[in-house]
Amino acid sequence: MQSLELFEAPVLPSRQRLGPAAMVLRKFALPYMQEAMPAIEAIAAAAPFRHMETPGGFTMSVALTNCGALGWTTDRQGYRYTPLDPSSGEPWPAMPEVFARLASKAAEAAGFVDFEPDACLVNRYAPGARLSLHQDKNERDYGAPIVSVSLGMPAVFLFGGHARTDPTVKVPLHHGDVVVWGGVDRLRYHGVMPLKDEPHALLGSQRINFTFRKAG
Ligand code: MD6
Ligand code: FE
Repeated sequence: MQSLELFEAPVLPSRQRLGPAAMVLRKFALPYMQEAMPAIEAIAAAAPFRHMETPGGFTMSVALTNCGALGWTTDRQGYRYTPLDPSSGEPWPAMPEVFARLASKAAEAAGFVDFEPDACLVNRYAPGARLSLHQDKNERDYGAPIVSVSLGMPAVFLFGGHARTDPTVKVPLHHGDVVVWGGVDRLRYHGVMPLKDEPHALLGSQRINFTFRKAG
């Protein structure tokens, strides 16, 4: 008998380890998308994407908004989490139940149980937008992981070490991929290379990324 394996499609690894406590879960978010897409539109309607200013006086190429009890913001005074949208003075939109479920399931799949995020930063990239190397360190408790969902156009994620000058690995992220990291990897430098214009069937010429955190 010939091996049936000859006729099977190659199995792509569905998870890729980036560190002892960091991994990519390929296409993990896809089953949630039908519910999540309208939720993203509702968030953007209530708290529109905006280009914020960094403490150093630069305007971010990435546009952002938030949902959840706390939202990440930046201005000339610094980076911080706030319960109110500084543009409207209103609370950030509530975190949709489907988001919380996706974040918790992804964290669990990566080995972090009972992840209950209170903040979801939503980033929107147009072609050319980039995110320079940074650490996520405005959260109060580094014990909780970060869960990051990528949608739309592909991006090259840079994953470095604990010093800005440490070498980075390039990780291509596609629609539906989820990155989870915590533990000893929680404070590693990371960023996103300038986005190429490779329009996505569902989202066109944009990439949406949401990152869930336990901020408060
Ligand atoms: C992005 N992500 O992928 C930017 N931070 O658009 C982040 O800065 C990030 O993906 C912490 C953990 C995961 C991330
Ligand atoms: Fe980050």
